[in-house]
Amino acid sequence: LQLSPVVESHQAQVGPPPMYQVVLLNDDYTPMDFVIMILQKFFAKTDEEATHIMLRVHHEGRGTCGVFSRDIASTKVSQVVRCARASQHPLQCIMETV
Ligand code: NFA
Repeated sequence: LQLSPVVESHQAQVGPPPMYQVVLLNDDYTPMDFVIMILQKFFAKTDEEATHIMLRVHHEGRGTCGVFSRDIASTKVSQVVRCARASQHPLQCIMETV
């Protein structure tokens, strides 16, 4: 039986791990107070910071909540979407490479 040769890289990973922005998207239905609560609960924002980010999303269509490793960013997105759906709000939250 002829097996394929296995080529191992000895420099598998160079440089820091990629980082991901977690981004909130605007919609016409999610209450402003709910978005502020999300930013405080899952991103540890102060009332003032949360209000600024919420208003940026409201006016510009999107806004960054924070920058995280892939695992942490993915968990934040899941938590936000689950919390929004539990309250029947259409709020969208995505992650993208910085
Ligand atoms: N645009 C929403 C409203 O007018 C508020 C909102 C802000 C929704 C940020 C989603 C994200 N109620």
